Amino acid sequence: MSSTGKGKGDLDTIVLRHQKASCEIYLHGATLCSYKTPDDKERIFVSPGAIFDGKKAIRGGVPVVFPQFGQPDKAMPQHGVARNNLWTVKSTEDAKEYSRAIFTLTDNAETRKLWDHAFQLEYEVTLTAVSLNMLLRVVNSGDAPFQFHALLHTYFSIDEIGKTAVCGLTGRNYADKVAGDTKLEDNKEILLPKFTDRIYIGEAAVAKDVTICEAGGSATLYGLTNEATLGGETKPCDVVVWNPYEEASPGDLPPPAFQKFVCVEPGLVNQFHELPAKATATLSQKIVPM
Ligand code: TA6
Repeated sequence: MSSTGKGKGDLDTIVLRHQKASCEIYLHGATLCSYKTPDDKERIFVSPGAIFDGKKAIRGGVPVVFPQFGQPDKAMPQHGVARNNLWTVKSTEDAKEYSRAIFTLTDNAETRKLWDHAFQLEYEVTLTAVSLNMLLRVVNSGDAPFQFHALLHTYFSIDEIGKTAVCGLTGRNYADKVAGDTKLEDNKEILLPKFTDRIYIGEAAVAKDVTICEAGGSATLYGLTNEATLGGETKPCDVVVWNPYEEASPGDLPPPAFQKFVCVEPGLVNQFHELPAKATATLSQKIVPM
Protein backbone atom coordinates (compact mmCIF):
# COMPACT_ATOMS: atom_id res chain seq x y z
CA MET A 1 0.00 0.00 0.00
CA SER A 2 1.26 3.52 -0.70
CA SER A 3 0.13 6.80 0.78
CA THR A 4 1.12 10.42 0.85
CA GLY A 5 2.15 11.88 4.17
CA LYS A 6 3.85 14.69 6.01
CA GLY A 7 7.21 14.01 7.60
CA LYS A 8 9.46 16.15 9.79
CA GLY A 9 9.38 19.82 9.00
CA ASP A 10 5.95 19.19 7.50
CA LEU A 11 7.72 17.99 4.33
CA ASP A 12 5.81 15.87 1.82
CA THR A 13 6.51 12.15 1.89
CA ILE A 14 5.40 8.91 0.31
CA VAL A 15 4.97 5.92 2.62
CA LEU A 16 5.09 2.40 1.20
CA ARG A 17 3.81 -0.57 3.17
CA HIS A 18 4.00 -4.23 2.19
CA GLN A 19 3.34 -7.22 4.47
CA LYS A 20 4.29 -5.27 7.60
CA ALA A 21 7.43 -3.81 6.03
CA SER A 22 7.43 -0.07 5.40
CA CYS A 23 9.55 2.73 4.04
CA GLU A 24 9.21 6.52 3.85
CA ILE A 25 10.61 8.75 1.12
CA TYR A 26 10.75 12.55 1.36
CA LEU A 27 10.03 14.36 -1.89
CA HIS A 28 12.88 16.66 -0.85
CA GLY A 29 15.79 14.98 -2.59
CA ALA A 30 13.70 11.81 -3.01
CA THR A 31 15.47 10.96 0.25
CA LEU A 32 14.42 7.63 1.71
CA CYS A 33 14.58 8.19 5.46
CA SER A 34 13.04 5.05 6.91
CA TYR A 35 12.98 1.35 6.08
CA LYS A 36 11.36 -0.91 8.68
CA THR A 37 11.36 -4.66 8.28
CA PRO A 38 8.30 -6.71 9.36
CA ASP A 39 9.85 -6.98 12.86
CA ASP A 40 9.42 -3.19 13.01
CA LYS A 41 13.21 -2.69 13.21
CA GLU A 42 14.50 0.53 11.62
CA ARG A 43 17.23 -0.32 9.11
CA ILE A 44 18.13 3.15 7.82
CA PHE A 45 19.90 5.76 9.94
CA VAL A 46 18.92 9.43 10.08
CA SER A 47 20.95 11.84 12.19
CA PRO A 48 19.28 13.26 15.31
CA GLY A 49 20.63 16.58 14.04
CA ALA A 50 19.19 16.28 10.54
CA ILE A 51 17.58 19.50 9.26
CA PHE A 52 14.21 19.19 7.53
CA ASP A 53 13.81 22.68 6.08
CA GLY A 54 13.29 21.63 2.46
CA LYS A 55 16.55 23.36 1.52
CA LYS A 56 19.45 21.51 3.14
CA ALA A 57 20.19 17.91 2.20
CA ILE A 58 18.80 15.60 4.89
CA ARG A 59 21.63 14.09 6.99
CA GLY A 60 21.13 10.38 6.69
CA GLY A 61 18.73 8.10 4.86
CA VAL A 62 19.67 7.49 1.22
CA PRO A 63 20.64 10.80 -0.41
CA VAL A 64 20.72 10.63 -4.23
CA VAL A 65 24.05 12.00 -5.46
CA PHE A 66 24.09 13.46 -9.01
CA PRO A 67 25.75 14.82 -11.16
CA GLN A 68 28.88 15.06 -9.01
CA PHE A 69 30.26 13.13 -6.03
CA GLY A 70 32.09 15.43 -3.66
CA GLN A 71 32.71 18.88 -5.14
CA PRO A 72 35.10 18.71 -8.09
CA ASP A 73 33.01 21.49 -9.66
CA LYS A 74 32.97 24.25 -7.05
CA ALA A 75 30.16 26.01 -8.91
CA MET A 76 27.87 23.17 -7.85
CA PRO A 77 26.97 22.06 -4.30
CA GLN A 78 28.83 19.15 -2.69
CA HIS A 79 27.30 15.92 -4.06
CA GLY A 80 25.43 17.77 -6.80
CA VAL A 81 21.87 19.02 -7.16
CA ALA A 82 19.59 15.96 -6.81
CA ARG A 83 19.54 15.63 -3.01
CA ASN A 84 18.44 19.19 -2.32
CA ASN A 85 15.82 19.59 -5.02
CA LEU A 86 12.11 18.78 -4.82
CA TRP A 87 11.23 15.66 -6.79
CA THR A 88 7.84 14.73 -8.27
CA VAL A 89 5.93 11.49 -7.66
CA LYS A 90 5.47 9.92 -11.08
CA SER A 91 3.52 6.88 -9.91
CA THR A 92 2.85 4.45 -7.11
CA GLU A 93 1.95 0.80 -7.53
CA ASP A 94 0.71 -1.84 -5.07
CA ALA A 95 1.14 -5.38 -6.36
CA LYS A 96 0.97 -8.81 -4.78
CA GLU A 97 4.73 -9.08 -4.25
CA TYR A 98 5.73 -5.43 -3.75
CA SER A 99 4.80 -1.81 -3.27
CA ARG A 100 6.57 0.73 -5.47
CA ALA A 101 6.91 4.45 -5.96
CA ILE A 102 8.65 6.23 -8.82
CA PHE A 103 10.03 9.74 -8.41
CA THR A 104 11.33 12.08 -11.12
CA LEU A 105 13.57 15.13 -11.28
CA THR A 106 14.17 17.07 -14.50
CA ASP A 107 16.61 19.90 -15.07
CA ASN A 108 15.16 23.31 -14.23
CA ALA A 109 16.26 26.95 -14.10
CA GLU A 110 17.93 26.36 -10.72
CA THR A 111 19.87 23.27 -11.78
CA ARG A 112 20.84 24.89 -15.08
CA LYS A 113 22.47 27.75 -13.22
CA LEU A 114 24.63 25.21 -11.41
CA TRP A 115 25.10 22.61 -14.16
CA ASP A 116 24.06 23.60 -17.67
CA HIS A 117 22.81 20.24 -18.97
CA ALA A 118 19.41 18.71 -19.67
CA PHE A 119 18.71 15.54 -17.70
CA GLN A 120 15.89 13.38 -16.43
CA LEU A 121 16.27 11.32 -13.27
CA GLU A 122 13.84 8.57 -12.46
CA TYR A 123 14.14 6.90 -9.07
CA GLU A 124 12.25 3.68 -8.43
CA VAL A 125 11.84 2.48 -4.83
CA THR A 126 10.43 -1.04 -4.48
CA LEU A 127 9.53 -2.57 -1.12
CA THR A 128 8.96 -6.28 -0.69
CA ALA A 129 8.39 -8.30 2.47
CA VAL A 130 12.11 -9.11 2.63
CA SER A 131 13.98 -6.39 0.71
CA LEU A 132 14.29 -2.75 -0.27
CA ASN A 133 15.28 -2.07 -3.86
CA MET A 134 16.39 1.30 -5.22
CA LEU A 135 16.99 1.94 -8.91
CA LEU A 136 18.15 5.30 -10.29
CA ARG A 137 17.86 5.97 -14.01
CA VAL A 138 19.84 8.87 -15.43
CA VAL A 139 18.77 10.04 -18.91
CA ASN A 140 20.77 12.55 -20.91
CA SER A 141 17.80 14.37 -22.45
CA GLY A 142 20.03 16.94 -24.16
CA ASP A 143 21.70 16.95 -27.57
CA ALA A 144 25.29 16.65 -26.36
CA PRO A 145 27.12 14.16 -24.12
CA PHE A 146 27.77 15.06 -20.49
CA GLN A 147 30.17 13.84 -17.81
CA PHE A 148 28.64 12.74 -14.53
CA HIS A 149 28.88 10.81 -11.27
CA ALA A 150 25.93 9.09 -9.60
CA LEU A 151 25.72 7.42 -6.18
CA LEU A 152 23.20 6.19 -3.60
CA HIS A 153 24.57 7.46 -0.29
CA THR A 154 23.00 4.82 1.97
CA TYR A 155 23.30 5.21 5.77
CA PHE A 156 22.75 1.75 7.31
CA SER A 157 21.57 1.54 10.90
CA ILE A 158 23.91 -0.55 13.10
CA ASP A 159 24.50 -0.96 16.83
CA GLU A 160 28.11 0.22 17.04
CA ILE A 161 30.56 1.16 14.27
CA GLY A 162 33.55 -0.35 16.15
CA LYS A 163 31.85 -3.75 16.13
CA THR A 164 30.81 -3.65 12.46
CA ALA A 165 32.54 -4.94 9.33
CA VAL A 166 31.97 -4.70 5.59
CA CYS A 167 32.73 -7.81 3.53
CA GLY A 168 32.81 -8.65 -0.16
CA LEU A 169 35.26 -5.98 -1.29
CA THR A 170 38.40 -8.05 -0.91
CA GLY A 171 40.71 -7.81 -3.89
CA ARG A 172 39.51 -4.36 -4.96
CA ASN A 173 41.77 -1.36 -5.11
CA TYR A 174 40.49 1.55 -3.07
CA ALA A 175 41.12 5.27 -2.92
CA ASP A 176 41.78 6.05 0.73
CA LYS A 177 40.60 9.66 1.05
CA VAL A 178 41.88 9.90 4.64
CA ALA A 179 45.44 8.75 3.86
CA GLY A 180 45.37 10.29 0.36
CA ASP A 181 46.61 7.17 -1.41
CA THR A 182 45.34 4.06 -3.21
CA LYS A 183 45.68 0.59 -1.68
CA LEU A 184 44.69 -2.99 -2.39
CA GLU A 185 42.09 -4.43 -0.01
CA ASP A 186 43.39 -7.77 1.16
CA ASN A 187 41.29 -8.11 4.29
CA LYS A 188 38.27 -10.39 4.22
CA GLU A 189 36.57 -8.08 6.71
CA ILE A 190 36.87 -4.30 6.44
CA LEU A 191 36.79 -2.92 9.97
CA LEU A 192 36.19 0.77 10.69
CA PRO A 193 38.01 1.47 13.99
CA LYS A 194 38.50 5.17 13.07
CA PHE A 195 37.49 7.83 10.55
CA THR A 196 37.14 5.91 7.26
CA ASP A 197 36.45 7.37 3.81
CA ARG A 198 37.19 5.06 0.88
CA ILE A 199 36.12 4.49 -2.71
CA TYR A 200 36.37 0.78 -3.53
CA ILE A 201 36.87 0.80 -7.26
CA GLY A 202 34.55 -1.34 -9.35
CA GLU A 203 36.57 -3.76 -11.45
CA ALA A 204 34.63 -6.86 -12.42
CA ALA A 205 31.64 -5.80 -14.49
CA VAL A 206 29.43 -8.12 -12.51
CA ALA A 207 27.31 -7.40 -9.47
CA LYS A 208 29.38 -8.13 -6.40
CA ASP A 209 27.53 -9.04 -3.27
CA VAL A 210 28.61 -6.94 -0.32
CA THR A 211 27.61 -7.67 3.25
CA ILE A 212 27.56 -5.65 6.45
CA CYS A 213 28.35 -7.92 9.37
CA GLU A 214 29.16 -7.94 13.03
CA ALA A 215 32.95 -7.86 13.26
CA GLY A 216 34.39 -11.32 13.68
CA GLY A 217 31.95 -12.74 11.19
CA SER A 218 29.44 -13.86 13.78
CA ALA A 219 26.33 -12.47 12.12
CA THR A 220 25.41 -10.83 8.83
CA LEU A 221 23.28 -7.72 9.21
CA TYR A 222 22.63 -6.75 5.57
CA GLY A 223 23.12 -8.43 2.22
CA LEU A 224 23.66 -5.89 -0.57
CA THR A 225 23.66 -6.21 -4.33
CA ASN A 226 24.96 -3.17 -6.20
CA GLU A 227 24.76 -2.87 -9.99
CA ALA A 228 25.33 -0.24 -12.65
CA THR A 229 24.84 0.10 -16.40
CA LEU A 230 25.69 2.78 -18.93
CA GLY A 231 24.14 2.83 -22.39
CA GLY A 232 22.76 -0.63 -21.73
CA GLU A 233 26.15 -2.13 -20.87
CA THR A 234 26.94 -3.45 -17.38
CA LYS A 235 29.50 -1.23 -15.67
CA PRO A 236 31.67 -2.02 -12.66
CA CYS A 237 30.01 -0.46 -9.62
CA ASP A 238 32.22 1.49 -7.21
CA VAL A 239 31.38 1.21 -3.51
CA VAL A 240 32.09 4.01 -1.03
CA VAL A 241 32.60 3.09 2.62
CA TRP A 242 32.39 5.98 5.10
CA ASN A 243 32.16 6.75 8.74
CA PRO A 244 33.43 10.14 10.02
CA TYR A 245 33.81 9.30 13.68
CA GLU A 246 33.84 12.41 15.83
CA GLU A 247 36.73 14.05 14.01
CA ALA A 248 34.92 14.44 10.69
CA SER A 249 31.30 14.51 11.82
CA PRO A 250 29.49 17.43 10.16
CA GLY A 251 27.44 19.85 12.25
CA ASP A 252 24.15 18.04 11.65
CA LEU A 253 25.67 14.78 12.91
CA PRO A 254 26.34 15.46 16.61
CA PRO A 255 28.57 12.83 18.26
CA PRO A 256 28.09 10.10 19.30
CA ALA A 257 25.62 9.63 16.44
CA PHE A 258 28.48 8.38 14.22
CA GLN A 259 28.46 5.19 16.33
CA LYS A 260 25.08 4.16 14.94
CA PHE A 261 25.63 3.97 11.17
CA VAL A 262 27.90 2.81 8.41
CA CYS A 263 27.65 4.20 4.88
CA VAL A 264 28.04 1.63 2.09
CA GLU A 265 27.30 3.54 -1.09
CA PRO A 266 27.06 2.11 -4.63
CA GLY A 267 28.02 4.52 -7.37
CA LEU A 268 29.76 5.48 -10.56
CA VAL A 269 32.12 7.88 -8.84
CA ASN A 270 35.78 6.87 -9.13
CA GLN A 271 35.90 8.73 -12.41
CA PHE A 272 33.54 10.86 -14.45
CA HIS A 273 31.53 8.84 -16.94
CA GLU A 274 30.36 10.18 -20.28
CA LEU A 275 26.67 9.71 -21.04
CA PRO A 276 25.91 10.26 -24.74
CA ALA A 277 22.90 12.34 -25.79
CA LYS A 278 19.62 10.46 -25.22
CA ALA A 279 21.41 7.58 -23.50
CA THR A 280 20.55 6.13 -20.08
CA ALA A 281 22.65 5.03 -17.12
CA THR A 282 21.31 3.03 -14.18
CA LEU A 283 22.45 2.43 -10.63
CA SER A 284 20.77 0.07 -8.19
CA GLN A 285 21.10 -1.22 -4.66
CA LYS A 286 19.16 -4.18 -3.30
CA ILE A 287 19.13 -4.40 0.50
CA VAL A 288 18.22 -7.66 2.25
CA PRO A 289 18.34 -7.30 6.03
CA MET A 290 19.22 -10.55 7.76
O1 TA6 B 1 30.43 9.38 0.86
C1 TA6 B 1 31.47 9.86 1.68
C2 TA6 B 1 31.54 11.37 1.56
O2 TA6 B 1 31.91 11.76 0.26
C3 TA6 B 1 32.52 11.90 2.60
O3 TA6 B 1 33.70 12.36 2.00
C4 TA6 B 1 31.72 12.99 3.31
O4 TA6 B 1 31.88 14.21 2.64
C5 TA6 B 1 30.31 12.42 3.18
O5 TA6 B 1 30.26 11.96 1.84
C6 TA6 B 1 29.20 13.34 3.56
O6 TA6 B 1 29.10 14.39 2.63
P1 TA6 B 1 27.99 15.53 2.92
O7 TA6 B 1 28.09 16.49 1.78
O8 TA6 B 1 26.66 14.82 2.97
O9 TA6 B 1 28.35 16.11 4.26
